[in-house]
Amino acid sequence: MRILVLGGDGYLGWPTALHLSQVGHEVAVLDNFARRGYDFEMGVDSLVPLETLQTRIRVWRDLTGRDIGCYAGDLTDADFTYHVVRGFAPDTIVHFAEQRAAPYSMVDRKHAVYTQVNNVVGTLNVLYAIAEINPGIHLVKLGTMGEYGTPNIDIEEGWIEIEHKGRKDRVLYPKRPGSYYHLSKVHDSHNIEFACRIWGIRATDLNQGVVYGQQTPETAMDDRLATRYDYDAVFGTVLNRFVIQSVLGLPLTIYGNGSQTRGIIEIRDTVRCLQLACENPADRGEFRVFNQMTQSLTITEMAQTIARVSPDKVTVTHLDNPRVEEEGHHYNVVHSGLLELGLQPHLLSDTLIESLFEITKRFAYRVRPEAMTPTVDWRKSASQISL
Ligand code: NAD
Ligand code: USQ
Repeated sequence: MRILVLGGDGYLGWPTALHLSQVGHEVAVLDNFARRGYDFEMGVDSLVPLETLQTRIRVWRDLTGRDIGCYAGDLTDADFTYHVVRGFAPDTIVHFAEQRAAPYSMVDRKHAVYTQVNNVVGTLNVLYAIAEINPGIHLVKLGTMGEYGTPNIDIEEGWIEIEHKGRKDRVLYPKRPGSYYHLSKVHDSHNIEFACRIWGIRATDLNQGVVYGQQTPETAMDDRLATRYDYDAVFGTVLNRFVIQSVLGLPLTIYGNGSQTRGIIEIRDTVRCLQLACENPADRGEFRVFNQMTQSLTITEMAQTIARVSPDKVTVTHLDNPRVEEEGHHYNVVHSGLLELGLQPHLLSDTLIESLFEITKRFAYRVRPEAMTPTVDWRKSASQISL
């Protein structure tokens, strides 16, 4: 297949592009490098040093003989988006290219507006490009488990059968997200479902849980192929942050009482899920949804796992939760679609965490510990990210 990976310079987009190339697909990546720009804005950097996208692509070609195409530009620029879709003529578009940090979207009005414009407009441009250039293209779009929030009923895969006053229907599962970022994903999902209905295009929405891990077999082939590993309180995700905090001898920062539950997935499973979704496309007109997570844990259980495997003594601190989110809630998620396609999950085991410890120790000297402290407060309409 010819697969265009939008956001191919990012934490997940880059390893996915490598994996799809490794298994024999013709791959091109597109990115506007906004993510590298957020680091400059906040004065932080990936814990693991990153090569430029062009160097990464050259190293991959030198090592494997496989070419990856490269487009530098912004999806909110419709002319650019159309130009790339016409030029590369993909069978499948994998769309990672959004502002993805909930805290970043909650800094202030400017960051909320930026997040929603970037994400919603970029996706709309992709939908129109597909409809006008080739409605047969399969869109594989990254959504998030956080679209659902934490309802007091089981979470289905995107759709739910309801019976109301004696009548039945199959409707999109109700959404109650917890940040302006997560809301942008809900808006995307609605826009994509509508595009499938009116134009008969095909789409898969992957509602992914929190990702952890830093290496895939392909990125591990050479240091220059490494993907990012964020530790700061804005872009660092919880398990990666806990590993880094434990290596630095800092207390693990549990927000609130730690009884909130999240769906999680390891980075090697992410790239495999993307391969499965691409190679088993949705039907024309179908808006297909998979819950892309492999297990659920409370934040306290995540901290306990780290404490159990860490060679050093681990302490925790309970911070006043800077977010508005439920604790001690019901959480039971259906996630059978990707398993039925053949996913064999890596669960959060001691071995996985131990491999993260090694990488973290190697680059611990690069950490700015003050960037670990959360500074974005959901209850305030204007917070600080100048760290
Ligand atoms: P990332 O920020 O590392 O990567 C996103 C990439 O998209 C960046 O390289 C960025 O420069 C690029 N980008 C953003 N806006 C763009 C635009 N308008 N035009 C072109 N490029 C643009 O994020 P990630 O962690 O790799 O996440 C990728 C996707 O997966 C996101 O959509 C995110 O919402 C979703 N997701 C991530 C996680 C996670 O834990 N990391 C979990 C669930 C879902
Ligand atoms: N948390 C802590 N301590 C920390 C960091 C986070 O207790 O130091 C808690 C948060 O309060 C939250 C949970 O951990 O309850 C997850 O937070 P996170 O920052 O790891 O993840 P989140 O903000 O939900 O966002 C991440 C990605 C986002 C993706 C989402 C998947 O950044 O792109 O959409 O995970 S999900 O959570 O399923 O929506």
